[in-house]
Amino acid sequence: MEKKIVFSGVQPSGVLTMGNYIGAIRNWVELQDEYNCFYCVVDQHAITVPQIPKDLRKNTLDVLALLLAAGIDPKKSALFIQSHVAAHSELSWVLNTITYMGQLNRMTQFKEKSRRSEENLNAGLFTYPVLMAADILIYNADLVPVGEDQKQHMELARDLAERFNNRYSDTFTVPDPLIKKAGARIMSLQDPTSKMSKSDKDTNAYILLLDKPDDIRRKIKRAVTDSIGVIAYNDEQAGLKNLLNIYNAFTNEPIDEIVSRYENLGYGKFKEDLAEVIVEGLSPIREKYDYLMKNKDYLEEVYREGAKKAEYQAEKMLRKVYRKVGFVQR
Ligand code: AQP
Repeated sequence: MEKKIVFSGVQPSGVLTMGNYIGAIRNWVELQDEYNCFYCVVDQHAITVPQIPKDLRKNTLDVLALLLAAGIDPKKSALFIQSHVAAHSELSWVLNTITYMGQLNRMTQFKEKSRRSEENLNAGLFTYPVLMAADILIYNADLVPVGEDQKQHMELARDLAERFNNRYSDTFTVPDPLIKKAGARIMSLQDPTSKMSKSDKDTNAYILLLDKPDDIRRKIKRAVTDSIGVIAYNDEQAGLKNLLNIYNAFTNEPIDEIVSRYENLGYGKFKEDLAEVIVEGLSPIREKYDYLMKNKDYLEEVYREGAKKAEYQAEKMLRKVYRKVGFVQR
């Protein structure tokens, strides 16, 4: 039986955070044996907010190396850079023509990001979810492992697949999001009501996969909690709840067991131990990343080969779409 297809992407808009890792990337790693996986560094998405070109180039390679370091195996999965496979943006144009403005107006990520960069309210930021739908549909992906923040964008991808299929004829697989409950939404360490985000202006709000152990310790020590002073897992103590989720994500120890172990030990001791859990959890990734960054030729080989594999599938699909919408064949 043919393996089902998985697609997912990550923006090189900075170094990956612990949120990206827990909510998405470590799930990508687990899926590689069972599925035919396409994993992509989505540089075209990243330019919807201002980027410094030389930083974007560096971040793209950094993210690629981090994905390899976290366990993505290029022998099993196609690992590539979005702008290397032109069919994504070509399909995106076609999908734009069946997307309703009203749907895009309702996207919370657009609302949030446009608030943050009012001076750069560009059309790309608005149509971002259409490009994301194209990324997914061009591979006929069955499953898309994402964090909870991407649920609304996934709904649009499903809608567009169905709308296209109804208007022309059965073409796209309607993809399902794969959102793991544990760690689906890691929150900012400074404001536990908003998600941990690599583009947050406050560097204390996130932990990056490449943060040094002492930075991790400092950031956890400063993480916002509350004045209740008792370790418990509830929405009222949102900061603490987030820290408990992170502890659980790295150790797999059930939350209630963590709570009962630290109940009488206080926030200080819990934070100290949590920092060590994170340092230990991230150190193999950091070491492998350092090694890979000394082997740039290997990185280049990986993204070239990945693009070839991806392009073969994507081109086939694009030709089918072009035929269905009535474009004359080349
Ligand atoms: N805080 C989070 N908790 C759980 N999952 C998360 N993801 C992102 N933040 C969290 C998941 O990571 C994958 C890649 O995300 P992305 O980098 O493509 O875009 P994003 O969701 O916009 O991530 P950031 O860090 O917030 O980036 P910026 O700051 O550039 O916008 C996705 O599957 C996402 O769900």
